[in-house]
Amino acid sequence: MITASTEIINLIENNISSELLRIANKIQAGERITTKECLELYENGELGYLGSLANVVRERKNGQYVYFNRNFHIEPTNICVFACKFCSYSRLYKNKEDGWELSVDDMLDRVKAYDGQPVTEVHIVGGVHPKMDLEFFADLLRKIKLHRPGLHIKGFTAVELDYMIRKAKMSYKEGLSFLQSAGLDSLPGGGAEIFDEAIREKICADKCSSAQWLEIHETAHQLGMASNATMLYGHIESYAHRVDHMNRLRILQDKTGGFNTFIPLKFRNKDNEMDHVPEVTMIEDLKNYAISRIFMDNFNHIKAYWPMIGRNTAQTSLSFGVDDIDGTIDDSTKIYSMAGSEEQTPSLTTEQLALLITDAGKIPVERDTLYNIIKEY
Ligand code: V47
Ligand code: SF4
Repeated sequence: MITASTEIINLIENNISSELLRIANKIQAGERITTKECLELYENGELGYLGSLANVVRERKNGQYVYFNRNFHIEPTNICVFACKFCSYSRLYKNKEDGWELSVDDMLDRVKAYDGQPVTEVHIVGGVHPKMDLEFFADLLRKIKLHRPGLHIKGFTAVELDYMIRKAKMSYKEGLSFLQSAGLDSLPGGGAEIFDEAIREKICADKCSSAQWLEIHETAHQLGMASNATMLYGHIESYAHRVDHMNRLRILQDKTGGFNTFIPLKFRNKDNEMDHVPEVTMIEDLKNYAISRIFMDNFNHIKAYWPMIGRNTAQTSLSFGVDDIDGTIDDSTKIYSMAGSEEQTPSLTTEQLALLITDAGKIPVERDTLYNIIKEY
């Protein structure tokens, strides 16, 4: 009998180089691909070939499931001491009048606005404000947990954590334990950008280093907190830099197993110091999702973050290895609309998310932050 996967191999056999065929056979057999092979996929793999192989891997891991959650964001401030060149959001040096700073009570009011609604996660992320310190955020975490103990708090990028923990003169372990006991449940994946030190120097020289980013996530995992990982792609990095970035994450994941999801973030070029760098095409986005699904074999989930990439590309990505599209959002984040995303007021109901997924021939599953299933649609 001819299985679907033999058909795939037969189809691609006729059209591709012996090297790409060899890599396809490896992926088909469930073997890990090397960094060199990953680079070959970026340089010579065409979209159909990559999509078929990414699908093999996604089906092995997640069947036809596509996950989403009911979440909202709190962005405490867009004032930031750092000056990342790709950032359209930070307001310390320019357009100060558009800056905002929320108090703990303001943020608690945002949480209270969801009383009686079945949200499961609040994602707290923002600029690095010199006055918002570890104590300020611990107070916020405690008050949220007191008000709504069951709400999962996914908070603070490694960049924010590095700054507030160093300022408190604590080790990463001490600072993270302190926040964990105040109510922090897990870490989002932001601030990773591109780990290559030379590129990092060019696009975000002054914030935490790649080694520090990785150390903070490793420490969180050791303390029993899960986290996500991102990669900002499609700017001045090369394919080799993307492979290096994913490889550093794959190595850490082998060690700790603490990452939930890998989230490629497409560089958007509106209103930032890199606005002369053109954005990559949708074909490049889909290739990148597919290759990350194939290479990151120890990550259970690959997320297309729809407020950044737009709902149409997010839907298409479900045929290119993606099995998660984040959540309802409820128009509570500004980072991506300010950077030029087509989603200017990002908000989708669970019904809209489910429809988007069923239209792509997949099964919608509402999850909590840790991928426990809440409802299969
Ligand atoms: O680290 C900033 C990115 C990130 C731009 O963990 C930009 O579930 C593109 O990490 N173009 C923060 N990207 C957001 C983040 C995130 C988002 C959604 C879900 C999760 C999760 C994490 O936003 C930053 C940076 O890489 N970013 N500016 C821009 N112009
Ligand atoms: Fe600050 Fe984050 Fe913007 Fe960098 S990306 S300037 S750390 S808000």
